Amino acid sequence: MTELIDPPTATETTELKVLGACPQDCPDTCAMVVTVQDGVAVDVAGSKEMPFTDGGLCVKVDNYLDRVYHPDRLLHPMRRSGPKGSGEFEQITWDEAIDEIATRFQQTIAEHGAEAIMPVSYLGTQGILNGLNVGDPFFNNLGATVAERTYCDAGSCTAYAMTIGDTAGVDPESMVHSKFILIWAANIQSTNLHLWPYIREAMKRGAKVVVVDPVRTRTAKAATQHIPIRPGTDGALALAMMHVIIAEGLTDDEYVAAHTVGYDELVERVQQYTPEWASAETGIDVETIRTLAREYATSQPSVIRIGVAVERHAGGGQTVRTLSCLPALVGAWRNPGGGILQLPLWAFPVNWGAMMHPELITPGTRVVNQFLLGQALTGAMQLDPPLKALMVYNSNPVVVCPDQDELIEGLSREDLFTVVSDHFLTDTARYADIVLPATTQLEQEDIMFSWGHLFVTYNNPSIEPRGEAVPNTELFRRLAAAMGMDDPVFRRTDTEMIAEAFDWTAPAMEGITVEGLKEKGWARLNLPGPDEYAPHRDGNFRTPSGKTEFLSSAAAAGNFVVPLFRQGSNDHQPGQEVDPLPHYIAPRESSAADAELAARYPLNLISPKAHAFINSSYGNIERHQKVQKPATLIMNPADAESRGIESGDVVRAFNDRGSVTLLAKVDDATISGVTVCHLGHWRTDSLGVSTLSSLNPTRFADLGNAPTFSDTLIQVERVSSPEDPTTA
Ligand SMILES: Nc1nc2c(c(=O)[nH]1)N[C@H]1C(S)=C(S)[C@@H](COP(=O)(O)OP(=O)(O)OC[C@H]3O[C@@H](n4cnc5c(=O)[nH]c(N)nc54)[C@H](O)[C@@H]3O)O[C@H]1N2
Ligand SMILES: Nc1nc2c(c(=O)[nH]1)N[C@H]1C(S)=C(S)[C@@H](COP(=O)(O)OP(=O)(O)OC[C@H]3O[C@@H](n4cnc5c(=O)[nH]c(N)nc54)[C@H](O)[C@@H]3O)O[C@H]1N2
Ligand SMILES: [Mo]
Repeated sequence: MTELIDPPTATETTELKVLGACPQDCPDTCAMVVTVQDGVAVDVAGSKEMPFTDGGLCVKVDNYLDRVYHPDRLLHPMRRSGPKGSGEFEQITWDEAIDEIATRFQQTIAEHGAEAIMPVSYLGTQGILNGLNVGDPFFNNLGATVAERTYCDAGSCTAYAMTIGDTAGVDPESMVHSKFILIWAANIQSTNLHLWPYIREAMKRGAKVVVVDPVRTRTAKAATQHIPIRPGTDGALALAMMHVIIAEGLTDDEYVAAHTVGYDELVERVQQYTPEWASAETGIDVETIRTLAREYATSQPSVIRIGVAVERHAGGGQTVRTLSCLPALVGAWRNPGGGILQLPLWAFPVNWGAMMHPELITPGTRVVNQFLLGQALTGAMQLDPPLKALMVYNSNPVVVCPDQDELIEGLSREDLFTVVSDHFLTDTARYADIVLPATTQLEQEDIMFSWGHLFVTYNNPSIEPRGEAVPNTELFRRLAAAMGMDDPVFRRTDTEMIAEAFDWTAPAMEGITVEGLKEKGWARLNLPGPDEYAPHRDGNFRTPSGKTEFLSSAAAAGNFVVPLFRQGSNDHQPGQEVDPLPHYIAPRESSAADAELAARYPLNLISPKAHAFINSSYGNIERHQKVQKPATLIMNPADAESRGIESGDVVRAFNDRGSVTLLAKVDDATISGVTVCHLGHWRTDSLGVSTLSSLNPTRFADLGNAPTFSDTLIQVERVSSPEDPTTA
């Protein structure tokens, strides 16, 4: 393996500091300062000026140069020269690559129709230009199958929108004023590191911090109290909190009367959700539930920070609905630092329409959810026409998509033409026919919103593209030109796209200009400061009624996916009626719902985020692998002992969908009945062939077509121990 490029020494060089922005799919969206010497980046650091970044980067991006200059970086287009999956490729020119893609797409359209082509993308970069939507205008115009992308927070967004509308909610910086911080299914110290100083400051000022999580995470350890809970039963706890708050008269009656809809119906509904009932569901004792409800209601301002795992089970949507109702019930919205923090991205007037161009979709074009890609490719899902061509960018579906085995089977199809653009030859790229090299954030220009704070950040490019890598924007310009799309939309320069990226005339953008951003790197949205910002002090929820809708009016029209995840506008899904009042839906893979399944597969598997990776990104980089350690299954001692498993043993985790070989770690950080395997390891770096996603189901949660990663049952058996190599 070649070494990283040696940085030149300071004496012989010119040094430049370039203001950038972290591209990763993370709430923190840090402002970065890149030091460049003679055209080579030698340091990436967090901006000291940008308040949220506050001079520090995380363990992932502090080492971004390992990524940029990694010897395995894809630097040239390549064509497959061996069997699919083998990783054998030969270098070709960009002209050859673009020509071959355009020809194959045209042939596919002629033989099967454009719907036989499907794009697959997600958030490898979160830049407004190069991120999620960069290929949308091209594929929409082509008439390709529309990809529904509900990996993350889609169910949460539907539920939140149904309840309080698309509001920013609590400003994370306001959390220094919170008196009670309820962190629900989020591992802040790994996944939202830069929020922690605000929480620490609140604690210093006397706030209580409670973490609801099946695992005693580093965040749970740092909190005042950890409440372990059975995965997927969060709705029961939240509904029981409502029950106690109402029964004990802890509601803010004035606020409820003025700013909510459906209180009487809610009161009747939550009668049944007693703490005793919730205790049996969640595994939390009755007194803990009562105390949580009382303290949450009476320590104002109180805030709930929901993590993405809240949505990841059969009843995830209703759980988020319930949690979004709670702040109004107790009047938490009255003060800065009170309410709920979901995705403050709603505050950013991003001009999504100009990025996606959904009007280019021919009405009636079929939609396929990306979770179902495996089924769509193998034919298990009947599609007419079948999928014949795929283009993947900003995503590594083999690692992040459920039911990995079926996806691999589909990607292995000889008659499928697959194109992948990435920085590395990922587990997905190994199945490509054509691989294209993409630039990293240092090599491209972009502008960023955030889903974890209220600052716009700007990424000035700091170095020339390595090899022949191109930004995603340029890739789609080249493809569109080759396919004869000459409308100006397909020829927009990056500068022109930046001019369209925001509604610059929106009040939130007042005083913010592209020039200013380029020079300073970041700007806070034009909103009241964190010491004053109480967006729903006087109601003004972004629902049809302008109130918190305990009784949801949007529910009447049925389940829907918000336009961010499915281009178009809140398409309601026919036949999927939604009960307009919050209610409990038990996990699908549980003894209550499926005793036969639970008898064969008695352990729950959850797959939270890895500390040192971002999803599967960095899973191939040595320094990050060292911090993260090999793919490990964490088991409670009770579950391990009964299976004769000790720490360091090689184990097989399996269910009807797949089988994964992992290292065992016996640790009472997780509750009995719950196993934990962090997301992000690559198949090429596994003890066996597959990764944990082969165990995950493709079924959706109740709202917004969210995944059900936390609603997964498995069995585990010991394969060998390190001292027992004969059976390895
Ligand atoms: N280091 C790092 N940071 C990241 C990422 C990464 O991969 N690595 N990914 C980024 C992305 S894309 C996202 S969406 C965010 C997500 O950030 P988080 O919302 O923090 O997401 P997770 O780590 O998936 O889950 C958080 C916690 O939920 C717990 N959990 C799992 N199932 C349940 C359940 O049913 N109920 C309850 N109460 N808890 C449960 C897990 O044990 C875990 O501690 O992080 C972002 N930041
Ligand atoms: N079991 C389980 N599954 C999960 C989750 C979980 O917690 N558990 N989390 C889910 C969540 S929350 C999310 S957000 C998704 C994440 O799913 P993805 O967004 O697919 O995340 P990554 O695996 O990091 O893949 C991103 C890929 O994009 C590439 N990339 C980065 N920048 C660029 C660029 O500028 N151009 C191009 N062309 N490529 C680029 C990276 O190298 C990487 O290979 O996974 C979901 N899947
Ligand atoms: Mo995510």
